[in-house]
Amino acid sequence: MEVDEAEFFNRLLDYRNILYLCHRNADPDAISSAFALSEAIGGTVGLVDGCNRVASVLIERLGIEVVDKPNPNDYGFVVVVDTSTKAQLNDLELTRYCVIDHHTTTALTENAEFFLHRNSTSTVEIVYNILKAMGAPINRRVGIGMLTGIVTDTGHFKHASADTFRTVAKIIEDSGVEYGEVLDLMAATPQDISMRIAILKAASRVELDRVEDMLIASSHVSSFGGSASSMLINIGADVAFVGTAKGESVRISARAKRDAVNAGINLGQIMEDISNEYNGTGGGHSGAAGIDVIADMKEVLNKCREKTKKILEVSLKGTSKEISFNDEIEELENE
Ligand SMILES: [Mn+2]
Repeated sequence: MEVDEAEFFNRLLDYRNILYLCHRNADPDAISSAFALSEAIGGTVGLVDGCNRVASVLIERLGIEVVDKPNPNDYGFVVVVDTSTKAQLNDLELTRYCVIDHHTTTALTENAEFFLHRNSTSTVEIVYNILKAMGAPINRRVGIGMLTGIVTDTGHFKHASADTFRTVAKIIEDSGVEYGEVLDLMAATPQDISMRIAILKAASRVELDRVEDMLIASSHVSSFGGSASSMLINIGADVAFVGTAKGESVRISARAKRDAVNAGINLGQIMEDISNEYNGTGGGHSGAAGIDVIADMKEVLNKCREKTKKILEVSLKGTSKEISFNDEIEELENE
């Protein structure tokens, strides 16, 4: 059953010993949403399976108490935060739970006791409106967490809407946090050496398709696929797919520039369609999405490329061709 902000917290008030559960490799949006709710309503912040780099800095700096890999049965009720698929919870079995989320795919809401879903750019923004509906204060710790969640989930405001900026302004006013503090916190986050290696490997292994002036980059790494995929966009790709094989299964992280989204690319939809072919899980946003399936990585990557090429060929009225890096080297050598 879908509820609104006021109904959401009214229902939570009926429960004791609440677990706010963040998806695996939790990001600042998930952690800060869970933390803000736990501060306002009471309860425990739980991580299904670890958290990312910026999130771990937040946990340390803000002194957020978290339980890693909690047993849901130890709690009276579970609030699943910023999560849309069961795979993101490592297929953890939940009996009584609700969902608060902003992703376009909503598979988890099916068996939830109730859920709150908004098409906001972050879950933090939904939580902010809950706190306002409750009349709860936004303290400095909660404010820093929320702002970090919004900045990271919007790709440093790249995907921000007018509503995003309105909420950011209100959080700054309510909490007394300065925006610069948030930037400092993120800048102070050290980049993991293995992440930097993975990103450089992804760049060196890239396969490139061109449709008119759009570039589709595909690559693979053994970890940090999400970061590698974002990096390929930052260095010139319009759409990027990065595969990570783990035993029998494969994960693809996909990112797209706004121009590619405007040209008809909806990665969430592409990922959902491909995952259905394999009985896997997939989805996300139009500009950022992922897939988890049991299949050959090369095959799934090719499906992503083919679907994307087809969409762009139609919308840009052009044909696609693969750009070979080896040819370029030979040409240069022959000159
Ligand atoms: Mn989020």
